[in-house]
Amino acid sequence: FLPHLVASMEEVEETYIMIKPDGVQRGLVGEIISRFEKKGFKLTGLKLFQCPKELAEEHYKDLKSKSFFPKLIDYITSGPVVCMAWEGIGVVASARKLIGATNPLNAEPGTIRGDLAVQTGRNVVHGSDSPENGKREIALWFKEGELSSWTPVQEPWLTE
Ligand code: IDP
Ligand code: MG
Repeated sequence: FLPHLVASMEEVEETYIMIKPDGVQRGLVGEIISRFEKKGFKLTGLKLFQCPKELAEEHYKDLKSKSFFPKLIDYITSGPVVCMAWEGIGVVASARKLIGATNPLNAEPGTIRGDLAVQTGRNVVHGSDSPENGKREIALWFKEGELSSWTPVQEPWLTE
């Protein structure tokens, strides 16, 4: 029994989730949002947004050296995206599980990419890969005043 591991799994975290332009164009916005809502996470930020090139480059700066980087920036800026901040216990890793593997053909059925996409270059959704990046990305995509702190009525029925 490793109480410190259990404790870290119970940590309230924030993650940045983004429906990419293909998800918006394909009419998957409601479907994708509802998966995070039904799981029990709390939406704290939401907007439709046309991403400028500079922001896309900053968001994906760790991938700058990759051959697909220019195409990735074209893709992310090709139409509006839906920017979201979600909060909850273990939300970062859990959201990555709900999203599924980067290549949708490797993503398990039941995941967003596993159910709704076929190619890495059109994988419909982004999710932060660590709590630190969750905070960094929310600060990058949202301005002060665009986030709401609130208490869902379901909270006592969702967590003890
Ligand atoms: P992730 O979105 O699952 O965290 P990352 O490796 O961080 O995957 O890559 C970020 C995004 O870059 C991917 O979601 C995908 O849109 C794009 N990408 C990654 N690898 C490739 C590739 O080999 N070809 C085209 N696009 C890619
Ligand atoms: Mg990533």
